[in-house]
Amino acid sequence: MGYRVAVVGATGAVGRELLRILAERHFPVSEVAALASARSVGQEISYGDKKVLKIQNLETFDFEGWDIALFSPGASVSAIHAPRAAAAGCIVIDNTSQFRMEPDVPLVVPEVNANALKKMKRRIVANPNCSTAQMVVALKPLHDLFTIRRIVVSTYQAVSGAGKDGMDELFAQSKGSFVGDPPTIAQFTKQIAFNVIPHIDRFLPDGSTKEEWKMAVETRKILDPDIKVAATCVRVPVFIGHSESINIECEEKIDLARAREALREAEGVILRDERDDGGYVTPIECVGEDATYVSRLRIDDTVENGLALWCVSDNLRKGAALNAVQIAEALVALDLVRPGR
Ligand code: 11C
Repeated sequence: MGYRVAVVGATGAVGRELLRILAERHFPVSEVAALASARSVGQEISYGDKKVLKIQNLETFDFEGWDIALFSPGASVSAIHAPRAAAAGCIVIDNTSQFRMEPDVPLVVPEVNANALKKMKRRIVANPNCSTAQMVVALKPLHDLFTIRRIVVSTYQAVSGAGKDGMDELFAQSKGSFVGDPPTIAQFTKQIAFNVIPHIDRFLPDGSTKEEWKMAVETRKILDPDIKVAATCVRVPVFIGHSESINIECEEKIDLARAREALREAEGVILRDERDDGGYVTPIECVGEDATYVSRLRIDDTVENGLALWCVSDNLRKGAALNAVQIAEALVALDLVRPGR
């Protein structure tokens, strides 16, 4: 017995990854629908290696009788169509920022807070921002041991966080620089090739950006409402894989050996920390992988009970599509979704 699963925003970078991961993890489907805007209708898209799906029109799609909808369009599209799908009886797992901070919508990273799914009230579950997801996976085992009170994080975020158009822009600017074409700037505020840009999402009145705000409020909702977070989010000329330099201040005294042991055993984490040339993970090595990699673990003795680390993950997978499919798997495991209800 399988589930009828709709993938919304199927032509985007995350939508394609959703289809790939559903097939790869053998999620028990009886039928899959790939949905997008009217202009993509009729296009063909792969579901695994053997099946090709025809894109259907989200605007006119009837969600009645569908069990799960994995949404990854823009937030404004989710705002309209996610409640419509939920009203038709379908459970929505939404990748956008639209519902994340609504109190009656669980915001879930299964390795950290799968039980929050039991509080689902509106048939909508939110998937966090990619930079939050990998950070809470890496920090959960450390929080369990030492009780984190403050996080200072700087991100190095890949252009795929801005979608396929962001990737195309990095490619075009890089290629253009070798053939003498002037850079076309559209997706980012400045040239991204051979540059870094300390700005992701829009500016807020206090001078921070919405991406930085998301890292703070989402971490508190998922991990612990008492944790303070100071984030600086930076776009870098990497296609896939977000990196983060993280410093934490904890309540308990840090025992580095216990920290290493906990990270080694933690679900979803791979510790690679050889303290030697190349003995750490860089974004290019995490592409297509499911884990959140932790490296450069060391005591930060500039504060009491401080620890510093480096963490890297595939932003399209753990940061988006994989986490969404893991939420669907957790819903099944907790018996919160049944085929055909
Ligand atoms: C980026 N983190 O790298 C963003 C993409 O709130 O889901 C995901 C935005 C979000 O640009």
